[in-house]
Amino acid sequence: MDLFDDLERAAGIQALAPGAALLRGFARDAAPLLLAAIDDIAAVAPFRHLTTPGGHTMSVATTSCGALGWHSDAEGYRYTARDPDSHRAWPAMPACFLQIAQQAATCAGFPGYAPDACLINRYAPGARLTLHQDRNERRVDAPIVSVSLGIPAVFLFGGLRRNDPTQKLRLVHGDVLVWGGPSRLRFHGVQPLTHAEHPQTGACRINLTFRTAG
Ligand code: MD3
Ligand code: FE
Repeated sequence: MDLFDDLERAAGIQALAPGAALLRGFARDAAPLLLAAIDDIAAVAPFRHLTTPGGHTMSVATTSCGALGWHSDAEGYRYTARDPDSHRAWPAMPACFLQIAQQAATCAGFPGYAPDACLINRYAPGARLTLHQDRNERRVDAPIVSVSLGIPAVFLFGGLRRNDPTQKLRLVHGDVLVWGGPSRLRFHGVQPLTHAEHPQTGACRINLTFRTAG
């Protein structure tokens, strides 16, 4: 086999596509700290089920931290500086969040990563995210870093067109994905979660998604 393949395997880094990397277990050691920080954030900015511009209530519950947070309602999808529910600024991004995101981005070949938004998605069994693109960020040249915590999920990633074929990827507690370069605008989604329990989260999956939004 190729030396590069051997090195990737030894480091736990798997190239999925140009600009896209899977870092298996990269956040496993940091997970308890990340989960404690999520509790603190949710105490100030509680998880909520957003409404899509089309009037659907999302099955995934969401909150945010950082200078900008994610919101959707009848008026559209957008980043806001304040939580529209409380009118307060979003909670600051914890140091442990920024550290894991920057370390993962660097390992995947994107040094100097400076995310200003972290979307926190919470999935109960049955919750899903239909195929979509993330293109509301001002900087689509900066990568997106995603951290999976809790029970497993089947992640779908497609191509640059909605009807391109999709690949399935099972993500478990501690896995980190980095999507940059030509993969940044790929369509992606999450299949409905099947019931499971994780010692650190109970019957749920939490995903952190870091972006450079503003
Ligand atoms: C691939 N979240 O919040 S993260 C989202 O697991 C979102 O909660 C999913 O998609 C979740 O928008 C997936 C992985 C991810 C995030 C952004 C991407 C994959 C991506 C952008 C481009 C390509
Ligand atoms: Fe997305």
